Amino acid sequence: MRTADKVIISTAITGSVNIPSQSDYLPLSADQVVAASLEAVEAGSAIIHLHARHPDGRPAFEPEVFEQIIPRILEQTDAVINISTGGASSMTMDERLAAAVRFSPELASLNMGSMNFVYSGIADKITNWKFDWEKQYVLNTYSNPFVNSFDKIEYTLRELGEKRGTRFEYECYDIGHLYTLAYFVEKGLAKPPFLIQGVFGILGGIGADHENLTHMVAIADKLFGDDYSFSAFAAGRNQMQFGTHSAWLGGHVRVGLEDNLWIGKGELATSNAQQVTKIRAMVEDLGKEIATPDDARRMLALKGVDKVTL
Ligand code: KMH
Ligand code: ZN
Repeated sequence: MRTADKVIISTAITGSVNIPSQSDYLPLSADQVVAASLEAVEAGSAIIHLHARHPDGRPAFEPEVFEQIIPRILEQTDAVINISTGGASSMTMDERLAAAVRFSPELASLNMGSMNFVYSGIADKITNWKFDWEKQYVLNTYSNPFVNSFDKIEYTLRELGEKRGTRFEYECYDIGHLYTLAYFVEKGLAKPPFLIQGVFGILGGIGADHENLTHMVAIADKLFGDDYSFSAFAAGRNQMQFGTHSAWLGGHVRVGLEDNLWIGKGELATSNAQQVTKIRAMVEDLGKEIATPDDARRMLALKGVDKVTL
């Protein structure tokens, strides 16, 4: 692992997994996503991982929705924008790539394998549904896998990486996904330095056990040596511990309401910034410095915000 001289905090503002009925604090409208992103940057986040939603919370892929978000964040901050290409399981691949194709961002997520990605259990916990679409949406994940076949990964690397100079947050939900990345490195399509985002605790992926994080880093060291930076998070209540574990090993961290709605046991987070503030304190307690957006650009060899198409 390329040991971080400073720790990059990424914040995943809203995602497409959690639903409005779970928390009143989940940003939905463009205004809410912009405000949450600005607060997260102010609190110390260098990278903003972005999905968009329609005002009723349904995941949105339309570039017009992102147009109400990205320019406004970049007018007011120097944050690195990382556009999701995972989108939502309801989207086609072209829909998933549409916003990143439109903006040519410095960073985009890239999901490194097809998998079950199940969160139908959310339905068991909701008694008051806010919107009609939500229940069937989460139940569908019990029967529909999250498809990231090799042709889709290759297409993303070519469309965004080769053609637009976008670099990737390689989302690895299992050890096997590291070997998939190694395949694309061998093919010359994935270029170092890599940002490997270890994702733990998704039902269908590797569990939120700390031995898994240690093992993921050991295998990534074997496959990629110093050619990669590591970051990690766990979905749900283990989010902070996995970030801290990653930082302690020399990696980076990701927080945000996309992956975890909580700030403590039984206590909903009232904002993304609250989670940034919490992880920042934990990282600083480890004696580490927090990276600015320009530090992140340097460490991840990003092309620069001037090359984003606004
Ligand atoms: N919410 C994460 C577990 C993506 O945006 O590409 C999945 C994710 C995928 O972040
Ligand atoms: Zn995401």
